[in-house]
Amino acid sequence: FDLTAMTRVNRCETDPKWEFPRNQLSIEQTLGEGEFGRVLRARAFNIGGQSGYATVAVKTLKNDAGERELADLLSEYQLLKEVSHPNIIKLLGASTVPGGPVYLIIEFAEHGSLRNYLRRSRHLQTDIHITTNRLHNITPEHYDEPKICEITPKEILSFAWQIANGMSYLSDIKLVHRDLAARNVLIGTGKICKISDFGLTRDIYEDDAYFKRSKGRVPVKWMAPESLSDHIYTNKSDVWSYGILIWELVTLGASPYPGIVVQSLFHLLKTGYRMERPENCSVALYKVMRSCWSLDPEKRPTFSDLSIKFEKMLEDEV
Ligand code: ACK
Repeated sequence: FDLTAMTRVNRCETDPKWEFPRNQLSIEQTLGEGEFGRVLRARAFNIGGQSGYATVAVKTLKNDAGERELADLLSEYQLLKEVSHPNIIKLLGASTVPGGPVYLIIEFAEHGSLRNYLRRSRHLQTDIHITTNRLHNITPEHYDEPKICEITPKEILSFAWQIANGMSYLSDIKLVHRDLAARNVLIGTGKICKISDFGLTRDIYEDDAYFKRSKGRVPVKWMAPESLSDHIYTNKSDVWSYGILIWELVTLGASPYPGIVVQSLFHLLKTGYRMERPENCSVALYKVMRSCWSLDPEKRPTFSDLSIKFEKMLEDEV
């Protein structure tokens, strides 16, 4: 009998403070799938101090996930227990009973990922499909009408500011995210940005903090040169990724370095190549992006600098 990774949970992972009874959770549909992970939409009864039913998101693993993915999910669980910030996705509970699948129960972000939100705002043909999928089975009382709205420059700045605030908090508590990208930011009610996907996050005081995994997919186009060459991950390498995220914001979810193969990226960056200023991007905003892409990590701004910068830019925006 071959136990899948999903069932190989050590008893010590079960934390009574967070454990949520499975019979109070009813899975409704799949929101998205990765190679080894899956995000489900569910209804939870009396979760996180709320009475009655609430719509939640459940992170779990697919059957073919291995030890590595299980370790990432459990490490995400441990980290989410420790964090509390309006711009970081909130953990509501978990189900880690040995013998069953691991479920992380997190708050449901009604607008989905920032990347898809940005792309939907371009009125792409595929919007109809995405929107219908997300809304299937959701009753009006707990879901806003599907709005494919245009994004204003002010909203872009507000998203950048909110993400800088969440990242500044992570820096304060000595955490390095390592996978900051628009696909890993969720948009909740009131268009509040919620940084998510903490599977790769590490405490910078941990020994292996500076070394990337030997296997698995690496987000090369979001990675700082020092992460690519020496596997160094710090808050400053998160700032580099944040610069790419701003580029994603301004281009409404385009894929970075179009036409450039990942194999040639490191050499290009080392020799000074950077993405050019996108159309509709102000010189001031491009300057911020470029400062995040300084070869020398020390020359990059901190998230606290970035938060102040965007707060000022928001004030100037009419
Ligand atoms: O843009 P989306 O519909 O929003 O596609 C992705 C998909 O799952 C895979 O990550 C959605 N998703 C992930 N976490 C949540 C969450 N907490 N609330 C709502 N949707 C989520 C995401």
